[in-house]
Amino acid sequence: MILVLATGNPGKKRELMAMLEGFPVEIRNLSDFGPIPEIKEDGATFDDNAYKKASLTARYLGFAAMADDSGLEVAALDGAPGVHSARYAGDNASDGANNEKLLAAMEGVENRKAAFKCVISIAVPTGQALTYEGSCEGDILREPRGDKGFGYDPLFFCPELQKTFGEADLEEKGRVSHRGRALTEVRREFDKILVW
Ligand code: ITT
Repeated sequence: MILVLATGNPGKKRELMAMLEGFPVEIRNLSDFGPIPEIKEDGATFDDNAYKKASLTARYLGFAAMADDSGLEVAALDGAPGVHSARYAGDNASDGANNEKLLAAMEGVENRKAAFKCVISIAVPTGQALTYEGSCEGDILREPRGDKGFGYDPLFFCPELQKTFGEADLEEKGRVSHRGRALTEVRREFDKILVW
């Protein structure tokens, strides 16, 4: 079975490729195909966006597709940046700009609780689709630590690892992360998907 990873985010791609090792699939990336029409991530939830990215990619390319919609929900900011995590500091904002905006919003804030959320959707061209969720709780630091990972990783302290995701290697992060947990659910049900 060919499975297209429907993401343009190199950080996600690296993690998903590592987690999918041993799955009975041939992985393809969007870059293996010509340009595909832009998919607007205008859903109100991670579920909506993940399903939209997976189903439209599967239909357009004619192969099974896996999409990940994810983000950081900060308790003191009423769940922001949430579904807007990639574009918190504006369209095409860099990870650095998003992190700076988060630090500014959290200045003087005592409650640092936050959770990463991930919804993975797998869809096939004939229309079937399944979604899986994972989350990971932690705290937002007052300054970044570590240069591994991507996005908000250097600001996210993970109590289970006693370090930030920016200080964790791929395997450590994958064991406890929102994405790792969603993938564990995928692995559990993958037989279902293989017979579609
Ligand atoms: P694709 O839609 O092409 O997959 P994207 O980056 O636009 O890429 P999302 O809309 O799902 O994807 O936004 C996810 C954002 O949430 C991402 O850009 C990061 O800012 C943040 N994020 C998600 N998972 C993360 C992780 O494991 N570590 C750090 N930041 C993460």
